[in-house]
Amino acid sequence: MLHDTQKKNNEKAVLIGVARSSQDRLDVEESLDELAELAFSANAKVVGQMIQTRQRPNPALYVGTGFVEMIKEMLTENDGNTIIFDDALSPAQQRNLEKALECKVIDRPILILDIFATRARTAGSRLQVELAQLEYTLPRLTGAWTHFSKQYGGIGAKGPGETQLEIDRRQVRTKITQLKNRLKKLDVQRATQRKRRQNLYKVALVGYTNAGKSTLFNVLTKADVRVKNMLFTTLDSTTRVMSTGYPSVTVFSDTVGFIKKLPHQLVESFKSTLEEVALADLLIHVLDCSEESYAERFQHTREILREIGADKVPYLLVYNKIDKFSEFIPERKLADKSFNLSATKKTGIKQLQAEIIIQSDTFSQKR
Ligand SMILES: Nc1nc2c(ncn2[C@@H]2O[C@H](COP(=O)(O)OP(=O)(O)OP(=O)(O)O)[C@@H](O)[C@H]2O)c(=O)[nH]1
Ligand SMILES: [Mg+2]
Repeated sequence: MLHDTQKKNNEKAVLIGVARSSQDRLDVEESLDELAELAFSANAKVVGQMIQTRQRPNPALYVGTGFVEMIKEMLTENDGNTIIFDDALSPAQQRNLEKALECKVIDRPILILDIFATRARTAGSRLQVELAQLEYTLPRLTGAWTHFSKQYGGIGAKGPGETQLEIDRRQVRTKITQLKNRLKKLDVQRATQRKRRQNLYKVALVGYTNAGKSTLFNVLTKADVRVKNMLFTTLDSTTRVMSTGYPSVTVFSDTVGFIKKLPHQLVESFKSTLEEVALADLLIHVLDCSEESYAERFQHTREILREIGADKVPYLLVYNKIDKFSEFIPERKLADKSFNLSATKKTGIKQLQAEIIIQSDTFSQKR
């Protein structure tokens, strides 16, 4: 297994997006920028990108046959060896495209799963990622796919990739059951830990990946969690108990970031980690306000929070990275309470802390 972030892949990728209409193109362009960041986070080099406008995906190839020829040309011209689709491909589409293009074809979910596999550090997160990868690849266990992923290695061939794809579905299913059982055991441990924290005031930092959650977590708790300008730096949640400065003993948790089109297998298998978020007393929703689509990212994070049953938890909205502007005024109100701050410049932190103290105080009075 490759678990080394430093390891360089020799993948030269062409990114492909499909817009449903010409109005949709801007969104797709933005989504491809994010896909490029994901590819970068997986150490692949992006050598080109193309968008096709078509109402409905082609059932066999996702894009049209003529467009496949254009992709081929782009690959040759730019010496590319990998195609990354921004949307999830069906197993048949992936197979047909690999055959037609004679190169490795992956999609956004595979790329995200791959990044998660590289980042997973603890036993728990490794199990969760492996489970998600197996669930995703199970219907894709085909000769063609194995052939190409073995030949080219790199993205999509990590974690359970190479060896697991060769064994039959039945064995994969057995493995899935085993992983689930092991995760269940970890859940029991987690439940015990949670019980111990029952009377503490629990604050969780949530938000889109790269928003600055870990940076803010470090500022709030004086911890030293890894911060990087890469997507999905944090997978394992870190918690810090603060016994001074807050009316109730307060636990802060830093959590995994979210992204658009997060493979549902990942949300499913990370559910127990994310339960921490659902059981929190207060969420700090961190937004990178220097991202043009921050409002959309906010909505998207709220949707995932709903999916994991954390939408009823009260939250404070943080507009982070305001140091990138001389002045920041949100276009429209996204939450009742919001705070403009810079986690790196440590401005606006006191106001946020004061509000957490007020909330923590209310919590302790209710007890
Ligand atoms: N300019 C600026 N950059 C910031 C600020 N806060 C965080 N960053 C940068 O944003 C990048 C991501 O920060 P992280 O704290 O790792 O973000 P995260 O939300 O924990 O990301 P994941 O763990 O990947 O989900 C890093 O390069 C930080 O230095 C800020 O207030 N201003
Ligand atoms: Mg982080």
